[in-house]
Amino acid sequence: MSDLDLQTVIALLEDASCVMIAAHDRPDGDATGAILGLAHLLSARGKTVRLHGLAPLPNRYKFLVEEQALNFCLEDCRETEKPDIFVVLDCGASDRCDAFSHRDAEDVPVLNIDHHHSNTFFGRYNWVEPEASSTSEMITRLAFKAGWEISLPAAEALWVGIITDTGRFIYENTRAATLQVAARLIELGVEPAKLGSSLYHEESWKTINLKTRALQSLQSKWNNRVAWFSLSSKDFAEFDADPSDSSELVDLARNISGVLLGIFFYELPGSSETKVSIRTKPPLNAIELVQRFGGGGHKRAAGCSILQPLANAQAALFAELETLWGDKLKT
Ligand SMILES: [Mn+2]
Repeated sequence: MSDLDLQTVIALLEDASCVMIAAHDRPDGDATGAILGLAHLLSARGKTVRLHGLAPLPNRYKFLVEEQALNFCLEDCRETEKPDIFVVLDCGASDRCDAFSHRDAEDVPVLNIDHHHSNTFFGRYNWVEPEASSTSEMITRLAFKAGWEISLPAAEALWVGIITDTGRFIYENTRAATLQVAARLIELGVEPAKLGSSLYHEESWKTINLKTRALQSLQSKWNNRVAWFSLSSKDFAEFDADPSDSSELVDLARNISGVLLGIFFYELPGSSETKVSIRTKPPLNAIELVQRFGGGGHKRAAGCSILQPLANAQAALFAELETLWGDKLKT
């Protein structure tokens, strides 16, 4: 599905002296890992690297840059030098990347590197591999193919991207090739237990409070095949938290026995916009539902945004759900 081969991607990056890198808005583990991984790789090759849209880094991934002397800045630093290429990572459509919409120089070629089935090929160059587990897996393969040195910080960032997007190697996107790449990262010094502990055993009290509040709102219907919960902007304010403190909460709904569709609704603080995060089990394809609201993602994990307060957004989502999968889920 890609319109260029790996050698061309390598050449595009090698030929650039200043590279701007961004990913989808509200970066998850894969977006963060791919951005930081590529930034480390390219700055080690003497490139000026500018990140756009990663600051502030989500709390749960901050450990990746603590105690590190970075050769690139995490803050938005577009103004200083015009990039030769703009790499957009892990982003299925250009409207999911604020940095893309607000780039200053439209003539800078865009290199789109991604693994979403729904990718719209919005770049001048597009390297899209829907069969890859994660964008971080693609960046790791790119580095191996190019023969670039992979420092430990780069390897750790890429590892985090791979394990978060594969649900710690249990989702359907976990292939032999994924584990082969991961094995090579371990050979480079990655310690799975250390990173796993930082990722999964260091939940903040904000996250625990949000989780408790969300579970108090848990409901189900249609023989418990659909389960959902929600957080309002008031909930976030009460715990001085933001939506990045509630990432992956939706898994709790999906993980319930018999549930085929788990939904997490949350209001964006300070707006009347509701985000909807979806997890499915076979045979449901999450993309079919969120596409009706302009969203995207993967078969088992997808999301969309509804420009309505919580209650209205829920009503709108359930109306579409009834039309789309009512027959399948009620019987
Ligand atoms: Mn991804």
